[in-house]
Amino acid sequence: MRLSRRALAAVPEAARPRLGPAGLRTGLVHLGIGAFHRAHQAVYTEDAGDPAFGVCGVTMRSMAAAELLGPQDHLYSVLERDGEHASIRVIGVLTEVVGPETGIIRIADPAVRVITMTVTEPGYRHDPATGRLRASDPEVAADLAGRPPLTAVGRLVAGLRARRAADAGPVTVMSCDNLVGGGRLLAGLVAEHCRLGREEDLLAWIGSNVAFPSSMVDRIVPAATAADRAAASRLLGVADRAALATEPFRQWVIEDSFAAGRPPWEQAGAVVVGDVAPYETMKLRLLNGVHSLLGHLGVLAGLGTVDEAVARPDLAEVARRYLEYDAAPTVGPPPGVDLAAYRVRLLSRLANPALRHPLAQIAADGTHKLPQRLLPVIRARLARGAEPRWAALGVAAWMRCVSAGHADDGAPLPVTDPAAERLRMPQAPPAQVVDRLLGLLGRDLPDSGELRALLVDWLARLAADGALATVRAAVCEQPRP
Ligand code: CS2
Repeated sequence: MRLSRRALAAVPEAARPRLGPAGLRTGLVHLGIGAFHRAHQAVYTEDAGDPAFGVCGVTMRSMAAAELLGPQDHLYSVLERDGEHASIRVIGVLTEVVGPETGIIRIADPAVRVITMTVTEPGYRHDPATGRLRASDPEVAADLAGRPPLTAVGRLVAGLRARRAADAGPVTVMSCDNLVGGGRLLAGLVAEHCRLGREEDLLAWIGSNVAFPSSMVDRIVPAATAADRAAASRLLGVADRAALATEPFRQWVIEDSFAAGRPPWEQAGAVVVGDVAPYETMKLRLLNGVHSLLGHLGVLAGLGTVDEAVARPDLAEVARRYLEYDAAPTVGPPPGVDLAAYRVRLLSRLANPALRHPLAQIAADGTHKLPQRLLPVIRARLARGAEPRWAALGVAAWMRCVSAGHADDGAPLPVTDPAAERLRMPQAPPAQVVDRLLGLLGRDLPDSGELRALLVDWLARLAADGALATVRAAVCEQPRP
């Protein structure tokens, strides 16, 4: 039997949804209905318990989620795993899963008061160095020329246009991706899209009717595997083809800036604050920074998952040093947060052997991820006259991955990145690779002679000795005083 409303009677009582279907209405539209949203914001929204905020999930790239969830009455389970421990629950907050055209119509519904989005970092189609919309991107240009929009910002603008035409009132749009100042960034991209499309009236309406809060989201949610689905189905007693696996940990910090109300997310453990920036800085530099460092070193070494990487003492030591010496000193901890305890907890989250989080998933899209994660750490260290040793190792490992196109054992390493073609330079010497790739990451960085020397040195060592030998030697060297 497959999971559905009817099949819920066969599911253990403690695992049944806490919300719906009675009285559940769509009050929130989510753009990008992938695993992360379903295991994070959807769980918070369910636990907030307000039936006026059922979630309409909008697919952005393929209809796969709609095809999986439709036959299950939009029910799916979230399997929390930590080592041997597993617990499961079914989430009932989704009211429907629709394609982008219907999503645009839903945004114009007055009952909808919040739009959230997770479209990945490159999905914003901005230049990470400037935060500006890439107007020369062919997809952006085609949206601006008036076709049915295919980009996330184009679709969002189309939805807001429809909402204004329907006189459906104010609404909040909240970015839930791993971005620095996601709210401000998205508001700027929407404004540029309107200006380039000569929609000054729409822009003025947005200015007085739409709020763009930032938020910091945290939960490790690897792409679900057949083994996860099998484990979930065993625990549920019915088959769930849309099951997701994640860690017990979750955190959501939300900027208190809403135009038309919101679910009472704090009842579900979210923290609503005036300023998200300190939380965002901490999470992006520590968790995502160490993820990228391990991701690139790990794929070079031919390792598969994050827990495999941190099970190697030298890699774990490099991760620890990055967190302690490079990242943490650049972060002013948010009120009440003990950064040392955060670091310890983080390392134990990474070691969770049940998650099997693929390093390759983290190593994708480096041109968009590194500017949010490792580069701010590098800039802050350099500004203080300190050596960003371990952060630079992460950047050099990325450079090695994307320029060489193969792992240390010669196995091909496909590069997933919107700029992939410009990153391949298999025969180039380290100095040339550093000069070219550093310019792609951040325009102000190549001027730092110290950083350049550090990167050239790491890259030469990675190329000559491979990631594991480089890391092994590095942890034995005396750090520069
Ligand atoms: C990861 C994140 O894929 C990645 O690049 O660093 O998805 C990470 O797992 C989440 O941000 C955790 O909250």
